[in-house]
Amino acid sequence: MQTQNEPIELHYWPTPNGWKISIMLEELGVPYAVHYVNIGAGDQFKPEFLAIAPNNRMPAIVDPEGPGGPISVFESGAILQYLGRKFGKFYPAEERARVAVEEWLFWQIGGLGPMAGQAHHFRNYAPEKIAYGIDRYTNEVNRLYGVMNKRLEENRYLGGAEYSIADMASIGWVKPYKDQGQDIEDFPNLKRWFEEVMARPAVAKGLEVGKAEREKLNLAANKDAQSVLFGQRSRG
Ligand SMILES: N[C@@H](CCC(=O)N[C@@H](CS)C(=O)NCC(=O)O)C(=O)O
Repeated sequence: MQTQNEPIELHYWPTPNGWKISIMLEELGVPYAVHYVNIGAGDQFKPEFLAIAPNNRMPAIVDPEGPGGPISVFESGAILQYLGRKFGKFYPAEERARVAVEEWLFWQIGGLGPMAGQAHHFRNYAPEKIAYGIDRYTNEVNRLYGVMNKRLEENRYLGGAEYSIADMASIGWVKPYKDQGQDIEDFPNLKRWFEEVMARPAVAKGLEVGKAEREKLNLAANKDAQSVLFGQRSRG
């Protein structure tokens, strides 16, 4: 595997999107340095962060040993692909296997993540309980869990036979299944996958990164943090 001498800079907050990258870096076993982007305090709007992540969303990385010099990457899917290509792990080189991993990676990025995020919002954070929003996103997450459950009936992992960046992308979004109004017992293949992936030491370590900061922020009870995060409009 390609060596990494200088640590990869990880701009991170412990959430399902951030965990994807802490898990991948733990799986790879390469050196990395965590820079907390406290999204409840507005760190994502600092000019130095926006310079590498113009969408004011973490995660982002800076690899000091990028191709031809340092490189920054934002968007969790692009980061997983970059790291997978660079280190030749968890992202198969063979085209058919790669396409399958990409299908499930983009399925997570475009489907499971946004829909589960909305389910969290309407179920747990919205100041009013809006039944239509709660039902719409809870049902959609339920449908998506059914899709995963079916995929995992004949495949050990989302991308196929091998554990990959597709599994790393989804695991953090299935972890809070209760907050999405789901019962994992309804999805036996998904449950089998969930338990297997959660038992990986690197996944456990990745999920621990910044746990204390997350607890300190306590978004569910923190109105100031909620007002930073919810209702954002263009800043021009
Ligand atoms: N599509 C992005 C989504 C990242 C994302 O939504 N990050 C959230 C935390 S999970 C964030 O940084 N939020 C800051 C904000 O809303 O201002 C990715 O996959 O990297």
